[in-house]
Amino acid sequence: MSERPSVAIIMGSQSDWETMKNAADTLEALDIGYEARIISAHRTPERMMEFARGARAEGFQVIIAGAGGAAHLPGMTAAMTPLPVFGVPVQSKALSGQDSLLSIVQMPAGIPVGTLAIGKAGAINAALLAAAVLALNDDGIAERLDEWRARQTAAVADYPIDEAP
Ligand code: RP5
Repeated sequence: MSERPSVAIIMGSQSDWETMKNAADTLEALDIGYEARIISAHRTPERMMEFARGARAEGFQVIIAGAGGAAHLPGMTAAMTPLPVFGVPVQSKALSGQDSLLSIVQMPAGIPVGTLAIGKAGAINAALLAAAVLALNDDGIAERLDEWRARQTAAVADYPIDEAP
C-alpha cells in the first residue's frame, strides 16, 4: 500500500504476532493501511518512548497495542501520545490472559486505553474499532466497514446443521 499507514499495530514480542495478525488481517480485509512493529515496554523501553512520542507526527491516527502478562505497553504508549490506543490482552500461558486483561483495562482516570477481549476476538475487534474511528472522516472506509458487516450478517445461517465429527 503506497499511502502512509494510518494504523500502527504494536506488540510486546514476536510471540504476540500469532494473535495480533488477526488485527492485521482484518485491516487488510478493509483495505486500511497499517504497520506492525515489535515494541516491548519492558525489554525495549527507549524504542517504546520514541515510537509513542513520534506516532502522531509519523502519520498514524490509531494505535493497536497487544501485550501479555504484565502488559504495560498499551498504557505506557497511551501516556505518551494523544492518539487513541486500543489494547489487546494476549492470552498468556500462566494465567490464560487474565493477567494481561487486568493489566490493560485497569487504567487510572486520565489516560484511557480502549480494552478489548482476550486473544483473537480482541485483535479482530480492535481492528474493527480502529476502522470505525477512521470511518468518521473517510467515506471509503465507512462504506467498506458497512459492507464487511453486511457480509458477516449474510453468513449467519437461519438453522443449525450437524457438523462432521
Ligand atoms: C510480554 O510478555 C509480551 O507481550 C508477551 O505477550 C509476553 C511473553 O513474551 P515472550 O517471552 O514470548 O517474548 O511482554
